[in-house]
Amino acid sequence: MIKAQIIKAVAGEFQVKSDTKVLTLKGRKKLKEDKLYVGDFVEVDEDLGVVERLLPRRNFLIRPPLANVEQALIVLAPIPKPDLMLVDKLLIKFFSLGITPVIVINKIDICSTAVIEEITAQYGKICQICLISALDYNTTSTVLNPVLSGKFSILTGQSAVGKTSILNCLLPDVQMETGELSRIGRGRNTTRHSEIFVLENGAMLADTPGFNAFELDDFSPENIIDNYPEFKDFSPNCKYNNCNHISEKIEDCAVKRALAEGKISKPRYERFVQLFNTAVEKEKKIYG
Ligand SMILES: Nc1nc2c(ncn2[C@@H]2O[C@H](COP(=O)(O)OP(=O)(O)O)[C@@H](O)[C@H]2O)c(=O)[nH]1
Ligand SMILES: [Mg+2]
Ligand SMILES: [Zn+2]
Repeated sequence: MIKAQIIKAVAGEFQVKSDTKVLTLKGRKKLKEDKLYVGDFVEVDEDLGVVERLLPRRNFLIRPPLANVEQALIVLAPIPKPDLMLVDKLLIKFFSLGITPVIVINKIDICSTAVIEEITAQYGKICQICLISALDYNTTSTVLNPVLSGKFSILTGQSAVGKTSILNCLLPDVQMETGELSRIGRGRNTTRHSEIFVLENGAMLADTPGFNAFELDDFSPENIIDNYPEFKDFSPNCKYNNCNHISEKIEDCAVKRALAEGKISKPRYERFVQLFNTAVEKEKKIYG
């Protein structure tokens, strides 16, 4: 019995990767295909050619189904216009799952410095920011290979920012379908199935379909607060333990003081207030 990770699942067959090789296997009958996710660690019986057992998951995403993700590249571009509310929601989701986020600004060939500066001002203290153009193999591989090395990462973000183009750029042998920007500038969804690609340096990378809407359905107001890492530098100094950093007076809230002193990004704080209030409303509907 050896341990391996599922990198592709199609029609009841699994491609799994062990430390030394890639195998194509069937699932044991008792293991229904839909219970195994791409990214799952499994025990396999090489002689029988079957996946025997699912090993515990570190985390999982449902849309698309992916397990044991370590890092998420949140891709942004000058076109389509960055949706920073979506970025904030994704950051909350990934922080809560223990997935390291990295912001990748793509299409730097057509990106103004103002856009780069704005994104850096809002997110530079929260996560690593990489600048690339998927049209330029040298820049993309030089910048991203060290970031991706040794980890399982996913490409995520709005439609048409260039996620699939980045994958294709890093893996010239693989050419997945990319989408032209539609006339309304929202892009098409062209990525439909999950597959983990293994880069030359052993890094594992999966594309995901872009979304133009993503909701934090199962987050309580407290969960939202907990996933703002920049608050944690200050919140121990708030007067009340359960401070929500919104309704308390500035004298009593260290996060609000940090905001006033420019130590916390104002636009990001304003979106936090919106997300917090949405979660409060949702809770009221559920609990009355
Ligand atoms: N100018 C420019 N266009 C790019 C770049 N990367 C991707 N694109 C274009 O952006 C469009 C959307 O790309 P795609 O990879 O399908 O985006 P996805 O929806 O995020 O997967 C396509 O027309 C690509 O050719 C880039 O670095 N620079
Ligand atoms: Mg795509
Ligand atoms: Zn506070």
